Amino acid sequence: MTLPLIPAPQTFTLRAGPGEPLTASHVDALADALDTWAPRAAAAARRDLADLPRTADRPAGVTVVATQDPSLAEEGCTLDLATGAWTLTAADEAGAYWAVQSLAQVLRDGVVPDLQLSDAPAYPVRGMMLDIARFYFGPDDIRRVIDLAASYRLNQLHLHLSDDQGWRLEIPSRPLLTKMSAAQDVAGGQGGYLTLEDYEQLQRYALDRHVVIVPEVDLPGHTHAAQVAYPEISPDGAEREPYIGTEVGFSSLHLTSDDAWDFVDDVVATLAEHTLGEYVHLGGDESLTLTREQYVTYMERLGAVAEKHGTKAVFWQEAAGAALPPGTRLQYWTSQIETDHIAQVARDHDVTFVASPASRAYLDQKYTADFPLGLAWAALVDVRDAYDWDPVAELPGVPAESVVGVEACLWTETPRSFDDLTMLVLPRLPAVASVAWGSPKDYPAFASALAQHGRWWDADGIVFYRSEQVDWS
Ligand code: TNX
Repeated sequence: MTLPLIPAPQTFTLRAGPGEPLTASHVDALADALDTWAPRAAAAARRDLADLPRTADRPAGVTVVATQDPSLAEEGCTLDLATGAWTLTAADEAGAYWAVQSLAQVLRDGVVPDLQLSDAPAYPVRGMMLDIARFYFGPDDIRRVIDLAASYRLNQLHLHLSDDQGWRLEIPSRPLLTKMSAAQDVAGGQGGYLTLEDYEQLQRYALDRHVVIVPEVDLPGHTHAAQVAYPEISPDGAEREPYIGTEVGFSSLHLTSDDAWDFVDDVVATLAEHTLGEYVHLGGDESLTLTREQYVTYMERLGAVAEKHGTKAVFWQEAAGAALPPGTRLQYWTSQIETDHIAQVARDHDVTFVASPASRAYLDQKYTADFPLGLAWAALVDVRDAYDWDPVAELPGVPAESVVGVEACLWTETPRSFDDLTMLVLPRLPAVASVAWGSPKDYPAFASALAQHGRWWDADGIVFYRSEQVDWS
């Protein structure tokens, strides 16, 4: 018997047998038992378990005990679903929340299996990145992405909010950003932007699901849209037309002018003030017009700006080697640029790494050469490529203790709708989520669980890619 749970738990025992029907009493008793110490998990039980097929009978004698056990690993839990008597323990509220997400899968078909499991994530940072700069996905779509991410026990949504093609977050001190540079997308279609109120509501929605939002404003490159709005921040001060297209690496802010740094200060101040999480992402990728020395000088000053505003920063891997504030996080994404120094940086600097190797974790890459959506500059990434890898081995010489997480990235040069988004994300997001959780490697079991999820996606009207590496029948 297989367990259709993704990510797979660290250990479990599933006793064969028909299982008993899920009843309203189970769900009510679970939610009640969580109320006092894990209110968000209780809310999730009422929200995510209440619509599952279940009998209305309320047999006497269903008991659910749910308690906190701080001796468990962070975000960890144990579950025992014996007939009529459930026991849940969790290290903390997050552990209880993830236990409820696991239950939403295990109980999805309305049957309670005779199951015991013990679980905890390998990495504290388990993320998904969504690029809303190239193609704009608004708050409703972002909430659906948060739901999907949380259902696979991911706890971070990184929003890529600015790029050459568009600026997607209201910055009150810089009104022209959204007035002049938000109207279009990468293909000249309609754009959009998040107001600060949208942003705050999205963060609360996410936090209710134990997901923290990490906003990204990309600097000093990928800034054409900002330069359209404020030409004085450009190296040449010249006016620019909005950019439609998918080239990268051609734009940069002025490296030293007061105008350009006042702009950066305004933007970072707004991000720091309105972000509930500890980190803001300030980009730093593909500044291809700069020398290494210019780039490093810039990133050091940018790190100091983040520090001045009381926020920690994430940067793309290129920033490794610059003198950055302690606690800075670096996001590894490619082996196609110089990486020899990274191992040394991990040893000598107070920085941590998140693994997003494009050949594994970039959900914008094609599955197969003839797949209609996606790019292919890094690799073809089929579901097994996204599943079968180890974050530490993938990072060049970075010691395991410096690797704090894994993030799957969806860049949006090619998707044009929410269906396109899910087509790229499913089934690879569950695969990368399994790596982030550190599930024991078992591809046949994973593929068989995916087939079950495929049936649920079909039932929910969610489109996905039927990879040939999975038997969906
Ligand atoms: C590289 S990954 C980029 C993005 C593109 C992506 C497309 C990274 C840090 N920069 O600007 O959208 O490739 O795969």
